[in-house]
Amino acid sequence: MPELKKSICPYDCPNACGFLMEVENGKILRVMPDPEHPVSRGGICRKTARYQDSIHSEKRLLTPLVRTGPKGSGRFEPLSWEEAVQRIAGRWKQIIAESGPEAILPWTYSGVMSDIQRSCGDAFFNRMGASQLVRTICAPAKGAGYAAVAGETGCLDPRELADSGLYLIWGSNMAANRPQALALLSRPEHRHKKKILIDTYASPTARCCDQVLYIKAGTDGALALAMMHVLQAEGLADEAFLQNYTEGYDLFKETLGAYTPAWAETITGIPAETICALAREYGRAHAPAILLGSGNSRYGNGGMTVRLITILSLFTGAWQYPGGGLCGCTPTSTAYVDRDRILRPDFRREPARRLNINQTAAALALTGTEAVRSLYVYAGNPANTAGNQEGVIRGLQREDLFTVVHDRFMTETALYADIVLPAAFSVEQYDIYRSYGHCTLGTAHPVIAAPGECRSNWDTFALLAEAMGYEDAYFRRSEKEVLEDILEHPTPAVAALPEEKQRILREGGSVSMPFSDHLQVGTPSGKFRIADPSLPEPVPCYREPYGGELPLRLVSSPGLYTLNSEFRDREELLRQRGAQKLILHTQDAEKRGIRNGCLAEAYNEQASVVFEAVVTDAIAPGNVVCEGVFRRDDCVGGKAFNALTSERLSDLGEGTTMNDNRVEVRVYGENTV
Ligand SMILES: Nc1nc2c(c(=O)[nH]1)N[C@H]1C(S)=C(S)[C@@H](COP(=O)(O)OP(=O)(O)OC[C@H]3O[C@@H](n4cnc5c(=O)[nH]c(N)nc54)[C@H](O)[C@@H]3O)O[C@H]1N2
Ligand SMILES: Nc1nc2c(c(=O)[nH]1)N[C@H]1C(S)=C(S)[C@@H](COP(=O)(O)OP(=O)(O)OC[C@H]3O[C@@H](n4cnc5c(=O)[nH]c(N)nc54)[C@H](O)[C@@H]3O)O[C@H]1N2
Ligand SMILES: [Mo]
Repeated sequence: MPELKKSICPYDCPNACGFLMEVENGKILRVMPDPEHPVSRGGICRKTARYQDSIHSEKRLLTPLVRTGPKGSGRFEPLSWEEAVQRIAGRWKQIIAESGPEAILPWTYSGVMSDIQRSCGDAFFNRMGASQLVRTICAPAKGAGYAAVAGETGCLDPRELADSGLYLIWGSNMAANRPQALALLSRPEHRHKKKILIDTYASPTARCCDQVLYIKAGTDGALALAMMHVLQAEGLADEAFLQNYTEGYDLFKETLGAYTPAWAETITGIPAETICALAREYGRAHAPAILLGSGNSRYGNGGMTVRLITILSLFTGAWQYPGGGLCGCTPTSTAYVDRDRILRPDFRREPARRLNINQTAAALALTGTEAVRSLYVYAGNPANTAGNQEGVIRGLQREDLFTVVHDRFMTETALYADIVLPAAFSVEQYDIYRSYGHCTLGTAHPVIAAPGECRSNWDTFALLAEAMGYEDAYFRRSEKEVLEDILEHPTPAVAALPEEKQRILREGGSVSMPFSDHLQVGTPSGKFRIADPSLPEPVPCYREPYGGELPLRLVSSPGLYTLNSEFRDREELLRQRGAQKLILHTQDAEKRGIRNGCLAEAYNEQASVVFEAVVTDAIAPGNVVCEGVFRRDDCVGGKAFNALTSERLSDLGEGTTMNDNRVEVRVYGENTV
């Protein structure tokens, strides 16, 4: 008889879903939604519905490997862990002696979103004194833009959307990353509430919406300003709320006169009448909710855009009512886990050199005393996910760069490694997970043993610490002991949970935590900051994205069948998703002689990348969109989307500007697929 065991989804998604797994003889036979999980009881996504196929995939790495051919050739042979760890530690000791520990750069992002396995490397590299990777590849401009206004105030948990009166889905492909919340909005009892999507194109989420507004990429700040212009002019702003709960409103109000809908039309491409109608509908709705994605923050003006949208969410006083306000930023600032017990900032003796993840290519191109001499990649795939891809690959090709990759699969980054270490899957390790989109917390115990010689991040760093001679007790604990230690030292929020929830956390499972009080404003003054004198631009205004000379705005959207560069081990998902495609407007296609289904080449000053063209009217003219992240060797011409993206940073948060790149497009080769 199969046993039923619980686990938690480790992937970079706002949901941290709970799984119930059927297990027999060390094999996972079936993955179902955990009926007790507060978010996923209603279902899990198409990728994890057959998570067992990834876990038991024949493509998994099972032993450490050492490179035997040129970098990138994929020629490796097995070696023992002992030998691998000795070689790594030996090389590192030599580099540290010659160039200091900052010549070593760890690179990690979102392979596993937990607190133990994701964060343990920080302690190790703090102890070493290595360079510090500034991990701002996802949506830091969104976080910084929101915090500029709201500080640490918790925004809406998606479950609170049941009480909203109108849904403004703003640059969020919820069908990909919030399927349960989208299902909630589509329930019969919420069908009468209007759902409006503001996006660069008709994403898969558009099917669930009553209206779609196509906006020129990177111009959302102008739309938000014009909406506030109308709300103010027509008496739909909640003056009493703004006076009581915000600071700087009067300064900002004076500037609004200039931001007319006609002005915004020229910038956003959305007709002035449509903007007026949208503002009125939003202003008259009871408890409207803005569901904000991260797409529109990945621009040179991304922080400002999010500041403006956050202010718009306050403008009608919506935050006072259940379901009203903003969803999609941090739903709580309450600490569920004492993370410093894992991160160990105290291990670092001096402030480290900081190298930005979005400028990986530039970091790997440093020379002389500044050169990065060793790169240790774990739970990340820079060859695929970082900007200026060709630059990153050039860095990875350096013969003098000693590269170690710890992963579950032979990723494109691993192809350039000197040593590859096989990683465990989430179901093979202990961990604790805080969702970043909901107020939930969960713990997971191993469901099965790791196959072959796969090891968790924790166990790998423990081995490396021993070989490096780090004698701290921290590195000698097992990951089970670390989890126990966290639960034995609960934060006040966890200590306040009823015994039943504490039991679930001890045994493995997820619990819901209280929603935030949204009017408990988490700024020093206790008021939302509409204007903030400490910022370079105290009064929010419209700023252009970086843009460039070329005519088309290139945007990336999360794909339904993959998650960043993950799930490419699954043939059925790859088949459903097909080739790397570029969605473009009929008008733009006709001008260039591009037909639906033909190969088109997008190019800019950095590179030229081949896509299969999807010609449609369901996109703003001037925008071109690609869904998902593709492996270079799956692309015609061997180049993928990120060859076209730059290393520039956003205005706030030192974040990615992945969507802020211009291209021109032409027919490729013979014009056939
Ligand atoms: N299935 C699936 N799920 C995922 C992921 C995945 O790759 N696949 N990725 C995971 C990760 S790491 C993250 S960060 C999240 C991704 O989540 P986010 O990046 O927050 O993605 P979305 O919220 O879907 O927002 C992307 C949408 O923003 C739109 N957009 C881009 N620029 C603009 C703009 O200027 N204005 C407007 N209005 N819209 C714009 C895009 O067209 C797209 O529809 O999802 C996570 N979940
Ligand atoms: N063109 C384009 N580029 C993008 C995006 C996009 O939408 N389009 N999205 C951006 C965003 S939002 C993000 S967050 C980043 C993500 O950037 P990355 O974190 O680099 O991307 P992933 O594809 O999630 O790669 C994670 C890797 O970790 C491995 N892994 C998983 N679990 C473990 C583990 O427990 N231990 C170890 N050692 N390895 C593990 C996986 O096998 C996988 O290879 O990419 C960014 N880049
Ligand atoms: Mo992300």
